[in-house]
Amino acid sequence: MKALLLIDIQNGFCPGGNLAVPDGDKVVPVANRLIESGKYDLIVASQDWHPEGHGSFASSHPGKQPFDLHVLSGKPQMMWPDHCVQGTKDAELHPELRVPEIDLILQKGENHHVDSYSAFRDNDQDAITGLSNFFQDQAVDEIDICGLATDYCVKFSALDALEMLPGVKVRFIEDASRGITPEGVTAAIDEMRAKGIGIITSADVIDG
Ligand code: VGL
Ligand code: ZN
Repeated sequence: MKALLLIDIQNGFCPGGNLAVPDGDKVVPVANRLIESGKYDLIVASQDWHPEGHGSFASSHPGKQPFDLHVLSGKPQMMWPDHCVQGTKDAELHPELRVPEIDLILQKGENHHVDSYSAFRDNDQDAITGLSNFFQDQAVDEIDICGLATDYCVKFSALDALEMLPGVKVRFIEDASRGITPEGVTAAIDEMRAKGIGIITSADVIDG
């Protein structure tokens, strides 16, 4: 079974959103072509879904500014602007994304005390979301991952897919993803490639 995992293609990470990724909205038509390609047996989308006052928000830590490096529950934590608050427009999937064709929408980042970049588990690697069990139950042996943001949630999801699902082929779809900083994207791609994740484009899927 082949799965497509769409990470956090939400208003909050697109221009006009609270944690806008440059050109974040450009992934939407590419993701839609992948969804419609007929190449996937299973399509899953993750959604960053924070309670108000989440511990990753700079506004929850007096004196801290967005993009300061601080601490959350004793671990280093990037301070983010308030983003993807549950039930707000910022947290909705992008309105042009082909949501009806998505088989499962999985929400993450609900625990105040720990951030969750990966769609598979919290950053402290304690609590799992259940996605790895779901993929195992569905006998998934190939996972293509893309979305927002390459240097955070996409990278951590891809690395966890590799680690938590031994034997599963994991690929990152570059043109269906965007990152927060260019340096972060380059480092993330280098790290994914070094760990054995295939770096591909949507054309490799659609024409392949
Ligand atoms: C993300 C920072 C904070 C992401 C989510 O989706 O990459 N980044 N929350
Ligand atoms: Zn977040």
